[in-house]
Formats: sequence, C-alpha cells, structure tokens
Amino acid sequence: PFLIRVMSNKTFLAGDCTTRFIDETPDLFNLPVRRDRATKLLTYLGEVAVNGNELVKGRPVALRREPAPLPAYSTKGDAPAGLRQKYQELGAAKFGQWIREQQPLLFTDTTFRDAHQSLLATRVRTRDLVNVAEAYSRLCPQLFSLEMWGGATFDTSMRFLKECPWRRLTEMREKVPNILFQMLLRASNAVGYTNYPDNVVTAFVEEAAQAGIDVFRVFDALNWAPNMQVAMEAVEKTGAICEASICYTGDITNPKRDKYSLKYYVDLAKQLEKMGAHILAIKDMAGLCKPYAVEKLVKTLKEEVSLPIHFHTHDTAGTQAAAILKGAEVGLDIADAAMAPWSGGTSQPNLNTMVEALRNTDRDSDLDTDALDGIAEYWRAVREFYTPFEAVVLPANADLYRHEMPGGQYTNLFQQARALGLADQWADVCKIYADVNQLFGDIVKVTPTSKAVGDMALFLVANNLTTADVLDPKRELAFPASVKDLIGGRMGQPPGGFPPEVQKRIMRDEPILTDRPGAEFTPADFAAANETVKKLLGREPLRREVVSYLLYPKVYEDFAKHVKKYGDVSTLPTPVFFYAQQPGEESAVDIEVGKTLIVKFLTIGEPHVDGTRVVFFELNGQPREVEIIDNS
Ligand code: 3PY
Ligand code: ZN
Repeated sequence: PFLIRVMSNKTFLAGDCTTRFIDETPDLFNLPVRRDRATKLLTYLGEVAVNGNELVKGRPVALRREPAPLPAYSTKGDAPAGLRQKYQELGAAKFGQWIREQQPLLFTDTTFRDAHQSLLATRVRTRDLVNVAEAYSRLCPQLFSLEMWGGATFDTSMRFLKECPWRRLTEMREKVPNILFQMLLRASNAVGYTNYPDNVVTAFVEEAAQAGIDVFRVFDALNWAPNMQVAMEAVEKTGAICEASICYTGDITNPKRDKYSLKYYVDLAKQLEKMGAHILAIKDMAGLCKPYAVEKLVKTLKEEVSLPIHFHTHDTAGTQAAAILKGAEVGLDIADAAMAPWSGGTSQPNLNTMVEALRNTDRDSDLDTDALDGIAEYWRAVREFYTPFEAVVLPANADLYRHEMPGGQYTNLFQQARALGLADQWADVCKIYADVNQLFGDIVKVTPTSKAVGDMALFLVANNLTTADVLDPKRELAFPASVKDLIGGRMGQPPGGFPPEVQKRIMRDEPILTDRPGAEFTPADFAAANETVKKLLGREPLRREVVSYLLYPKVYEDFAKHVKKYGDVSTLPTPVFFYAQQPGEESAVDIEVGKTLIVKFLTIGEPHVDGTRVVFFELNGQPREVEIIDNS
C-alpha cells in the first residue's frame, strides 16, 4: 500500500519530485497513524459509554447536546488590525506609553480564563474556547486583550480535561492574529502552587511567549517585589509586555486598616516601575477595592507612576461595575470584564453592559453592541455544557470585607466545606478564615497564599479549634502542608515577616526560609527531565513538554498516559467528552486540519463472562468495534 500511495501521489505523478519528496510528503505515512488515532478515540468513546466519565459522575447532568450558536461574521480578507499590531509596531515599552494616550476605556475579556476559573473551577474545554476565537478576531478588534491562559488553566487542563495547555494556546493564536493574548503568571510560583527553581520559571516564560502570549500579568502572592524579579526579567527579555501587579487587600478608605495603605501601594508601584514593568495592574482578586477606593488609588497612581493602569476585580460584592466607572472617571486605562453569561458574582463585572454604561461618554470603548451580544449568546449556550460544575454561589454579604477571600476561592472553599459536611458552618469558616489571616500577620491572600489560609480555616473548623488553640503549647497539631509551606517562608516573605510565635508553633524545629526561595533551590535538571519525558512519550519531547513535566510531574505523567491510551480527546465535542454519544448519534471529529472522522455510535453489546463488552461504531461509514472492560 505504501508504494501505491507513492505512485498515486499528485506530486509524484507530476514528476515534481526532489530527493526530499518523502520528507516533505508526510501524508504517505498518515494512514496507519490516522487509523491508530481513530482506534484510540473510539476506545475513549467506548470507555465513557460503558463506564462513564469520572469527572461528571454523581453531578447534575448537562442536557444540551447541540453545538453553541456562533454569531455571523465574514472571513473575507485579513482580520481587522487590532492592538496586537500596534504593539508589534511599537514594542512593549512604547506601546505602554501609547496606551496612556488613548481616550477610550480599553477592555480585557476574561471569559476564557478567570471567569470560568471563578465560577466553574476552570472546567471549560479548549474546543469551546477555540470555536469562538475567530468571531472575536473579526468582530471585536477594539478589545485590549483576551485573558485566556495561565492561573489554574494550566494544571486543570491536564489534570481534569486531559488536554494539552500549550495546544490550547497555539490553536487560539492561529485564530486570533490581532487581539493581544494575556496570561496570569504567579511570578515564582509560575502556574503552580509553590515556588519553583528560577530556571523553570524562566523556561516557562520563554515557551509561553513563543507559543503566543503577548501580555504577562505577573503577581506575587505576598506582594514581595524581590520574588517577582526573575519572572519579570524573563518576560522583558522575550520582548513581551510585562504587566506587573499590586495585589489589593485591606481597605485604603479605612484609616484603621493601615498596614495596606495608599502609601504602601504607591511605594510598591514605584518599585515595579523601576523593575521594568510596562503596565501596572491593580489586581483586586477578592473584589475589595470599593468604588471610592479605586477612585483614590487610580488617581494617585496616575500621578505617581508613568505606567498605564489596568484594573482587575471580582464582582463578589455586586458593587464592582461602579468601581470600574469610578476608575474610568480618573483616568483608568484598561479594565477587566467578562461576557454577560459568565459575569457577576465571583467572576468579573459584565462586559456587555459595562460597554453600554460608557456609551456616549468620553470613555466610550468603541466596542460594538451587537458583536458583543452575538458572542455573549454563544457563551450562554456553552455554559449549558458545564451544568455538572455549577456551584452554589453564596452572595457575599458585608463580611467579604472581613474575610477578604479571593473570588476563585470563595466558591471553591464552600464546595470543600460542603464535602467535609461543614456547609452549615460556612459562616464559621469565613470567620475563622479572617482570624487565620490575622494570626498569620494580615497577609495578601491570593493563590497560593489564599489556599494556605483556606486549608488552615477548614482544618480548624473541622477539628473544632480556634486560632488561640494554635498558640497553645500544650497542643500537638499536624498542620496542613500548604500552611507549613507558607509559614516556613517557601512562598516568600510578607511585609514585616510572619509573627515569630506563630512561626515557632507551626514549624517547630523545621527550617525556615527568609531568603528568596528561588535563590535556595537547586536548578532543575532539564536533561534528566528530558529523558524521563522521552520515555513517557516514546519520542523526543518538545521543551515545553519538559516544562509541563517539571511544573507538574505526576499530573503530566498521568496526562501523557491518557494521551497514549486515548489520543487527543480535546477534539471531541464537550457533551461527547463528558457523556459519550447517544445510540445513533453521529459526531464529526477533526483530528487535524482538514482531517475529519465521522463517528457514529451504534450500541453496547451484552457483557461477556470475562467482564468485557463490545461497543459498536461506524467510522466513516465502516463498521468498527472496541472491547471495553465493564467496571460500571
Ligand atoms: C490565580 O492565581 O489563578 C488567580 O486567579 C489569582 O487571583
Ligand atoms: Zn481574578
């Protein structure tokens, strides 16, 4: 068959063959590869049809099966020029200054990342993101950026969705040449929950920039600028836009909360400016920056630093559209918002209605009403695929300003509390969370420090303890690992350090870091990691695959095994990925550009004595079957 394929190849027949003909015509080898890929996907579909998908087991069922409707747009010619072209023309530093001169309030759409991270534990799949990407490129070129990567998307995509995060980025990039892509980078924690060696952070940034990230929002979970240096320098070296963050906590309108004062934020902003930031982010991860605080903060920062200001908030309190408007009045340059159906609550304020709130004012964004609403309609339908992950979101009352829980954590911690049978003690969990914050010296709470505070709060409530018990020398308590990581200095240093008596009680004789953790760690051995990943994949790995492994060894290993067994399941429609097909249902699966498999599920056979069942399909019209062990 190989020779027949050679002899029937158009290039070969045209006599247009160089000695590199075989190399340049990989299609010759594709039939067995494609057949193998098809078998793997059928095995996945058979597996889910027989045994179900663990991810959705026991959860409410999504009823929607039909694709989400896309708005109409023309694909003629190139996509209209956007801010990405401006950035490419000016370079990062000049582009930063250019932003400051713009009249419209610019918007970042967070729907692709923070919105679903905050509302649905980051479960949205690549396919649902990529499907709408071109519509954005054609219809919304006025957007500042799409926040579409980083944060929790990196590990959840591999851990739960069995997708390659890098592929998400490169596939999106192909569809959107004109809008900036933005990611959230946890500085020395990269996209993880603990500090990594410097060479891992640097390699990660290089790969992310190469794969398509334009804007890196860099933050440190304790606002410790020295711990941001490696990440910021790496970003600046790639030529990408370095958006350094001040994480907002406390309340600058309350003279009694003076640890995180206006002066504290201005000093931090100046440090970040000196370190080479191109944009300054106010990262209000818990939605604590009240409208009048934003007014004061933005106004002062605009006077004190010469960087454009980008405001990120969560609408947990329900007041944060007003916060954006107050910022816009005093020269805020860019604001984050999410598409209507994924906005509000612990997510960002509503992009569609924010744009209208500014319509016909001097900060009018110029974004198109119908274009945004058409895209919002797509997102409304997509949300229906994710019913199993819908959380009970408790509206925040005023105690938000006491516990200061980040939006993403608020929903998550409630689920954890519920799983431990503590749902009815939720108010206690919130109260103890605030007490733990004070015990730890009143710190910035954002991933990963917020996780440590949350773990400690649950630990105390579950064991009927108070923060006073932690300090009681008569008690022997086994604290959560994240708490030891934080209090032992492995996440860095908070302003003023941790209270020594707390450190002593929690760490006992264990070592405490006071230096930058990255300076203490042994650099990662890339050559050794390369060998390990090579064995896992059965081929020479890409550097970014080695980086994934170094960030998340176990998660990456499980993911690689999944791919080996089932292929790339990101190509499946979301209802099929979660629930398999219904009898008689036909699905078109694009396994590569221009190569589509038509898969029709027929039926599941009776169980055999050995516990297996045969699952019957039609693949491109031909009968195919796979044998699955019935564990259901
Ligand atoms: C993250 O680190 O993922 C966050 O969204 C923090 O706010
Ligand atoms: Zn956020």
